[in-house]
Amino acid sequence: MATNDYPRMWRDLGINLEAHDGLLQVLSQGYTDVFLSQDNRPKGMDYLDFVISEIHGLRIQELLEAKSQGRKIIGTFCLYVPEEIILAADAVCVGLCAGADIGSQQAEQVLPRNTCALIKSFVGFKLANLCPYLEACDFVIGETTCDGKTKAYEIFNEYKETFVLEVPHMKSAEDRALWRSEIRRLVAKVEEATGKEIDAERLKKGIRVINGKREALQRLNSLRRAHPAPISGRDALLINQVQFYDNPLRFTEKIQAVCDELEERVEKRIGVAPPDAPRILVSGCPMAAPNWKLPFLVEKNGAVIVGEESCVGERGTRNLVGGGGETVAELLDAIADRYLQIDCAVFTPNQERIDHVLEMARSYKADGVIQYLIQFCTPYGMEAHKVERALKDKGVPSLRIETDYSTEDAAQIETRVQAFLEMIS
Ligand code: BJ8
Repeated sequence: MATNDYPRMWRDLGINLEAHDGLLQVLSQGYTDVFLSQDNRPKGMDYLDFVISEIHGLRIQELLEAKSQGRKIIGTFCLYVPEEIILAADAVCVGLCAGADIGSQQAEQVLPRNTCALIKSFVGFKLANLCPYLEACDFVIGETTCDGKTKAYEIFNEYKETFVLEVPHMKSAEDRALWRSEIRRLVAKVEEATGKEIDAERLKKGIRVINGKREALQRLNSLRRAHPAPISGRDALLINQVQFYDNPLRFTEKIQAVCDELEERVEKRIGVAPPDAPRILVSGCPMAAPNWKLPFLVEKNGAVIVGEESCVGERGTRNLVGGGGETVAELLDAIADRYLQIDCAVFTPNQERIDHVLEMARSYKADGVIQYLIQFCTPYGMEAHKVERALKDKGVPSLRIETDYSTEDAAQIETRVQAFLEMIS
């Protein structure tokens, strides 16, 4: 394929070109408004700007090249799917985004209307033939997290092969045993699909690469604890979003370079916002690309988001695979244990998450917490009360924002955010 012959590449993937053009236009306008309008961005964000400008171009081309060399492309929708295992089989892992409502009309033909926007988004992307990442995938891995996703994968499987991992909802010894056996079932599936045997050396390499990526993101997060904050919440969120589909080694190198720059800013006390800008922690549902509505509204009104207690944020990056295992069994158990530490609201009880929100509010010196809830998300919606109460007990003001991916409620959200910022300033 000739370089940059993207329309042909998309057509060959079965993309609906007309609708896709519309999507790219909305994306490009949104990116200009939300990101390029910012002052004082770190120079290293040029790389992220480039990645977004090529979001459905160069990276898709890379995936198709990998495919032509016999490598499999495997899509995921959740933090519980270990990238290390996919890498160990020399396959490419793509975290599929689900942050736009462009295909939700089609999704509502097969899903109840009161389904969360994230689920509608990934089903809609498929039904509307809009996502070249999804079309490039050989198969996707789903998980039994919330009920909505669990049941949606049954429908999704009719359109794209979906292998579903059973995620337990408690963390007892029996649950751990179940989860460890599920990880082995995943290994068997990935080995069968790729024709590659996952041995200890390959697993160690996969672990090294993904630990390296998470260490870079941990470094970014620790720099955001500085006062004044050296990078905007929007740019940090973008970095966290891009990590799901970029080449992990290249991404790690680029983010370490952004961190070098931020370190210099911190030393010189250069902030991205004035030192008295309210510092906000966002907590709750994941913000998949291109879902940038809330961070934009918060920062446009003079605050700076310093951290995300989210799967597209610290929930996904704070734990590394450890254990120093040598055999395949030891390494797989270490991977399983690392993933079972994730404190998604689908678990019960889930005190770890409440503790983590409090710890982040303290260590990031947040003046307030905004709970971000996707409408119809029962797990995070249910947990919101406990989070709010725990924050109140510690004297940390909080605000709940429940929304979807449309822009219809933007003005209303902005008014509530403004009132909250005024109260905490
Ligand atoms: S580990 S948060 S990525 S499940 S917003 S679909 S929970 S109804 S996305 Fe998630 Fe994995 Fe948990 Fe993270 Fe359901 Fe809620 Fe929708 Fe959600």
